[in-house]
Amino acid sequence: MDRAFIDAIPKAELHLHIEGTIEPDHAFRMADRNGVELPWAGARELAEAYAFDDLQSFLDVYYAVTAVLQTRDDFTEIAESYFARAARQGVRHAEIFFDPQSHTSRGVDIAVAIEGLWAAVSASSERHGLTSSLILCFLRDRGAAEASTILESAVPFLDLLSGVGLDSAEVGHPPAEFEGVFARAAELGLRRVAHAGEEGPPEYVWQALDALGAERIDHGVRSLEDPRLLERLVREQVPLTVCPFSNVRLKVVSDLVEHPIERMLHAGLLVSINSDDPAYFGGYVGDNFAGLAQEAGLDAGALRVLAENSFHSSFLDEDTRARHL
Ligand code: ES4
Ligand code: ZN
Repeated sequence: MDRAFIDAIPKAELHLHIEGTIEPDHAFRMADRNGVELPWAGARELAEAYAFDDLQSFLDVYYAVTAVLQTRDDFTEIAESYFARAARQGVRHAEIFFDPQSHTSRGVDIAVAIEGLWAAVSASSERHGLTSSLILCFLRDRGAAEASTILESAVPFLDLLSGVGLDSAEVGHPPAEFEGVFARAAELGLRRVAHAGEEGPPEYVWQALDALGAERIDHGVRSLEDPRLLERLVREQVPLTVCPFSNVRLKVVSDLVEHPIERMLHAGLLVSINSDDPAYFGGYVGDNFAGLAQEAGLDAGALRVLAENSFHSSFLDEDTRARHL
């Protein structure tokens, strides 16, 4: 299938960690100017470290690289780079995750992260022809008390945030632990999403829905193991933001041919394609579409449905959504 055709399909990207868009050469440029020492000799060595066994082995590298982010401009710059690449691959709307705890734990204030990202988000329409918003994610492996603290510290920036999410190491950190934090987020008027069913069991997807009130499930591929859950997700048309390249690189699935995306689509799930951490997993959202077409044989009709689903899964209002379709 023609790559220009794939990139021309309008897309919304709903599962994208902005810290996962730092390309190796950019990481070293920022490290050099900020006087940060990275545990790799250079961009080539860093890129060579991108061979992962599972989610944790990836997260170790991902958190180490965030050390290069020090100033507001650093955050603005990574978001700008992402928007430029995403726009070239057909992204017209992006709801972007960021992990404030990965910055505050290094002594970088949450204001630096939010204000830096906001400078790019607020200009994305004018500069890149795409709308965007910010979703603050809690690191589930650091527990609910720390999540509460970070949420309260974000209250002064409430107008700059569209929602909250839950990410990082999944197994052993069930969503239900964050029930109180998500209830507080809802009270603050924030939308709610959660990673579940990536490495964790279907039970975590149930908990994300019932304990957290998650309006979208990030990944959710393991939902296929539970017929009752599958039936519910189809009936309620709960959006699942699926990330094929990520699933292959983190060994959630063996390769793109084995990826269940087509089965999920045929089961009637509201699934979309997203890039997760594109600098680490082999490409941006258009690259994921192209990979599925080339290796898993998805046809133009399937790609169009997946792209339309991304708008139906977004937090855009009905009228704006309709204008994209
Ligand atoms: C992540 Cl692939 C993935 N899963 C969970 N948490 C994450 N944070 C960044 N990428
Ligand atoms: Zn993710």
